[in-house]
Amino acid sequence: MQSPTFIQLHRIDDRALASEAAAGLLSAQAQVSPKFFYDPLGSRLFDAITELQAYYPTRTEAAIFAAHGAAMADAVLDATGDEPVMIDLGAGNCAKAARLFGWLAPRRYVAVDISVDFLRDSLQRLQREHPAIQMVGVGLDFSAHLQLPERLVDGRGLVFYPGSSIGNFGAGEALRLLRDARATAAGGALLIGVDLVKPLAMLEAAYDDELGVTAAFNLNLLNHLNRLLGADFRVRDWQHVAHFDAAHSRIQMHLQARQAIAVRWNGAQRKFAAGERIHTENSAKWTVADFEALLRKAGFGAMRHWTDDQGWFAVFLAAG
Ligand code: AVI
Repeated sequence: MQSPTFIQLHRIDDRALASEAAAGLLSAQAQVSPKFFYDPLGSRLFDAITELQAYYPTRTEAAIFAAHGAAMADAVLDATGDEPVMIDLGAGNCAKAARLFGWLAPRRYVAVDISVDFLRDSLQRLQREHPAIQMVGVGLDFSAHLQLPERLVDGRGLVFYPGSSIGNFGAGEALRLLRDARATAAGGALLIGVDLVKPLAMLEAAYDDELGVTAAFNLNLLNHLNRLLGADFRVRDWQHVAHFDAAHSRIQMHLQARQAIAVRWNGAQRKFAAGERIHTENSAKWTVADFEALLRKAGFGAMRHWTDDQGWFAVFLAAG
């Protein structure tokens, strides 16, 4: 039986991460990238979010794959040819991709995440279940630039990016990632999950749930910053805020100071007035037409999509 191989292309540099976080805290509108949510506790809190009744994206996307997986795979194979190389962005536990293996029969599965350490156990388990598929784990920060060694994508590939994480990028970064995904697929296809515009109350409940799990996920970022920067944030001084910004069609999450606060770290200080906010995340919501326009702008020529009965979420296949 073959074994998975692992390549760490991205050096995780805590000092660079600390300077990035500090620069964000010191900017006029304080902001911290959503990537800082995902320390070990933050990753577990995100998993809990995906099980909340109010958080519809995960189960809705899963239902779309369950209902249309076979049709999607036929359409993918039309674009890539048989036995494609499947490239899974932000693969984590690899579960979403593995559900498509039966239909797609990829010859190689390339799981990409920021650190190969997140991929080791899942790829070793998957390799035992699918001994014929060559498995490669790649540690890469594809949010900065997606480029894989050429030998990994020898032929037309399928880039797989479920979960609507594309919504957490700024508009320019999302376009750049789609362009990179098109180049990486090398004439193949992109299969991507996208959250759609829907009534305001439903959107806001998904990002401010009654159990407070999303609030804990947002506030936990302060604990992560305390460790990374040696800062003295007190979680109880801050409040989770989520609202839909209709002008940009996105949920915005913030942490709002409950009173005037001075936060200190490493010789630096940022004063916050009562009610002042740190911007922590955008989560864009598209119409089908708007996302198709973005795919076209990224260079894709052919596209189709599958959605659920309520039209809450869509999975797009883009090729060309
Ligand atoms: C990872 N990402 C797609 C989630 C989202 O819905 O934007 C992150 C999240 N933030 C709050 N709840 C979930």
